[in-house]
Amino acid sequence: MKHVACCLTLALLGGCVSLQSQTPRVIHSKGNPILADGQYYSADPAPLVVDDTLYILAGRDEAPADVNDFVMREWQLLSTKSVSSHRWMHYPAILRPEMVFSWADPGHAYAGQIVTGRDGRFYLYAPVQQTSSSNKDPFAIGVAVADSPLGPWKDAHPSGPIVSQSIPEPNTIQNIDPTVMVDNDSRVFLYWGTFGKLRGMELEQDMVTPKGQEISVTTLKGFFEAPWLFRRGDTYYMLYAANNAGPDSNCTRAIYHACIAYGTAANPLGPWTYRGVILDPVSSTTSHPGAIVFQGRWYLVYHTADAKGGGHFRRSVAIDEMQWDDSSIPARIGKVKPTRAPGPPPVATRNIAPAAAPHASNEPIPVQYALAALNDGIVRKNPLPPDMWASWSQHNPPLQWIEYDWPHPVQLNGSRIQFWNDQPAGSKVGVAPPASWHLEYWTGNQWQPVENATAYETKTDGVNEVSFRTITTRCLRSIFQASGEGDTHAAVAVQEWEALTPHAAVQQKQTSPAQGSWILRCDKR
Ligand code: FUB
Repeated sequence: MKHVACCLTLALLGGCVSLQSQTPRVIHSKGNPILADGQYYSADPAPLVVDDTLYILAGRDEAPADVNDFVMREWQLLSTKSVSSHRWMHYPAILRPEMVFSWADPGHAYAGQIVTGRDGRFYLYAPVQQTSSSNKDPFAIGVAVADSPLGPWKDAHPSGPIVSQSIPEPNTIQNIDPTVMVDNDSRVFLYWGTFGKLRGMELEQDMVTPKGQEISVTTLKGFFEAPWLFRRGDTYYMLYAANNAGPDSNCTRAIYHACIAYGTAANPLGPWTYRGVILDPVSSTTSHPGAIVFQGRWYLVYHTADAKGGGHFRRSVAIDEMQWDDSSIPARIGKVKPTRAPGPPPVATRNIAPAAAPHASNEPIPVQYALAALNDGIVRKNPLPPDMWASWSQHNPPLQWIEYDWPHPVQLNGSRIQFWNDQPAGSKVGVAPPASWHLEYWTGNQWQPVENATAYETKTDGVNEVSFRTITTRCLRSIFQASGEGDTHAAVAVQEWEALTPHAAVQQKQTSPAQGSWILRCDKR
């Protein structure tokens, strides 16, 4: 504590700032995510290799489970001398914005990157918020410098940020997500941006002074945020989070989610050519890449919501190998196969929904929602739109349905459904519990209500379970009468829908192709 106080004082005087917590924890990870127990969440990974060590800078997500917002007060570091050893050192709190940048507010320790400068020192490019800013958006990029990736850090540009809405060129974007590359000839390049805006510029060799004009990149398909610039051979690569969404998108079906895509260029300031997708959407809505070669292997680091208690704002860093296709010019990056630490053995369940292909009356569903959410087994206290199927549109019809199709006939005698709402029962607008609902199954030539059904409840704060006389079918429908009247109806939203067999067993999840599009619909022959 004394040490922290001393460093804080020094920071205020323009001095150095060292680690808040000098003692690293040793992590014996079982695989992805690296920090899996939910004690520390870690987001926005940025890798750096120094001699025989791989470092990963990460932000720390501290949002409570029911808060849908980034609560990020500090950066942390992971390091290893061998990725396959799964042994990591964890430095839980290396820096807070206000400890090094006297002009910055506490909080908002968003995606940063540490690079080795020409002088062999380490430069941290950090998006933070300016304390006194007349800019509409206070995000700005500061630069800190240290002799070791572990610090102590001091402001490399004490007069303030090097990028904001007012410097070096006025802009109206949110100035976050910096990525920096020191090229083989020692030239330095900085890119940054989010919400579809990507800008870049060269920096002087002092690592902080702009050199030449800023550029805006508009050729990288679906660019949303999180650029990562690097060079391999004579080619420059830009990885980024993309969110060009739609039922036929090669990136993402739901716009809140992102894939990791990439482009290439022959020069560090472009022009950039889009080359494809290297990572499908992960379990968190945001996705954030970093790529590096370490001990002869290329790695992609990214984050997911896969740790214990994880979520969209409680993310955790993962690492997987990246493969190159050198038969193409420029060399292409293969699709990364995300790996997970082995989970507990599957338990017996009556729910066979995961083996079905989901469908809905409003396909193609609006890009903010996800059909796959219906049977993904995930129910969140504070779901975002892609955590559910919903029927919301400008003119919601009075009747909606969702459907499961199995490849082979299955026996069913129950169902459980979890509705979501942002309007009370009876509402004519927004998303409300349905006025009523019921289940129908395909008999072989028609849809028919299930028989002897128990009450169809419509609560939104828990599970609505229905039992019925056992049926054998390949297709089951939930049919919703939306709340409202006349021509005006609210939408219906479902977070999870289970289809129950009479006896529990360990179930096989249907895997390919995506969402079981190969499974025949019962009434569409
Ligand atoms: O962590 C906050 C923001 O989420 C980052 O700046 C984005 O890249 C996204 O990962």
